[in-house]
Amino acid sequence: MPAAVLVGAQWGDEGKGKATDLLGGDVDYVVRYQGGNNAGHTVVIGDQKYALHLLPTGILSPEVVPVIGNGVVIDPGVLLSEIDGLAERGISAERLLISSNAHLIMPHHKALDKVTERYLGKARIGTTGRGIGPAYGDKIARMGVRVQDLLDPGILAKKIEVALTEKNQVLTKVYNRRGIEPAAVLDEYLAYAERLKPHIADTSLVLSKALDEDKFVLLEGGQGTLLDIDHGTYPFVTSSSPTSGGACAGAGIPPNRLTKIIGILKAYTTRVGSGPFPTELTDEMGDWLRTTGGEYGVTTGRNRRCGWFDAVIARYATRINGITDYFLTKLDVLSGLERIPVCVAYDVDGVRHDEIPMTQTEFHHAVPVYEELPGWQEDITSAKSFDDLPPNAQAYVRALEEMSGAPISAIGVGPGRDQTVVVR
Ligand code: 2SA
Ligand code: GDP
Ligand code: MG
Repeated sequence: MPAAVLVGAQWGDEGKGKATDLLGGDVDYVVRYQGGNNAGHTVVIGDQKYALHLLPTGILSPEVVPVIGNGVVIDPGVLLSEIDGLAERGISAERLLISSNAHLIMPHHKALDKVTERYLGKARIGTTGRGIGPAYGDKIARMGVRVQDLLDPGILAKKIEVALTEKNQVLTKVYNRRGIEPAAVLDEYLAYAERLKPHIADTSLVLSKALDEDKFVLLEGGQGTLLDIDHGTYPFVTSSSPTSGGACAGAGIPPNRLTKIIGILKAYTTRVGSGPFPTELTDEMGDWLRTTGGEYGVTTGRNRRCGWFDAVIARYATRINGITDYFLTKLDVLSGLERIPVCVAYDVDGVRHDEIPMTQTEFHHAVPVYEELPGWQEDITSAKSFDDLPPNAQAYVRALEEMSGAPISAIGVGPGRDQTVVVR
């Protein structure tokens, strides 16, 4: 049976949470494979709204096993409060599995994330301040603390001691901050260990067996393609690989298991944090998109930067991820516009680029080349089929499909679970 990946095609917040939730009915396992509680997925079920940061969206479907894969960085305090928050609303996390190889976000990671951003000043990344970058940094430097270390208090104590010997030097000597007391961290993490123990598993093995037994595994990406550490707008990226290539490494399943790669594509573009964004609208039109689309960060509440659809980016996402199907979200937000500009190429210092320029400097200079498509005035939030959409909305979808280079199989016409038009 197949494993499918669901990736954000732009800078995140495309509506991945809703898309994963929609597929939930057919899926046996939903796996987070990268990122941490920097992600924010909103799922609306009936009159209930759920904001998930670390837990896989599958937690909301009782028949699904939610899995936090080895590629994720986990803040155990945040994970437990998310579990408790859901329990209060009657949703059990008993089935949750956590990879023993996933890395832990430690208090010094959060302290360093905040202080380095402050020191960068104008050059700051605009991180979520959750300790994501420093935690992945330590993972790559081979001095990370992993979930399995929670199972051995002696090893946990030693790892915390070693990490803080170095990090306290950095915090106190370089950044003039207070050091962190290893004994207090050990106590805190041993308490987390007690509660997390029943969930810790060899998730790669669990998923391989599940696939052998014909189960359907959905790999749920956080953030988006342009925030990928390798393929995004570096350095204005997150420190992991949200793209489909990262899904296998972060879940521990081989690439030849993947049969579907679903890209989530918003009908316009948003970005949170710093970095280039060619179609950004800094005028009232941008404010209109933000207000109409409710474009505020789920994790930090920050205003999202908003702009028109960028086909250059969509084509790039199709290529980098090998998208087999797109889910186009938030088409309803564009209702009421006379004309809708779509960026088809960039002008970089007088030269036309149909692909993302090779260097970041050129990308910073990219000026969108727009084509205007006719808008529609009708409210489409109750559309049930493609034929229910006004002709101009249909034409907009077809144009985006053509420009993106992959079929649009579903369209979001509202935040609700049932506000989806299946095209094919
Ligand atoms: P980090 O914290 O190290 O991952 O930040 C690095 C960059 O990655 C961006 N980033 C995001 N962009 C959009 N949405 C994200 N998640 C939240 C949400 C955002 C929020 O889903 O609403 O609530 O602010 C997310 N996570 C990371 C970040 O803005 C930096 O540019
Ligand atoms: P994610 O990070 O990709 O999961 O997306 P977020 O949850 O951060 O942001 C997407 C927002 O759009 C959420 O508030 C969703 O409820 C909402 N949403 C998803 N699909 C649609 C849609 O088709 N139309 C509208 N109006 N809202 C949607
Ligand atoms: Mg989000």
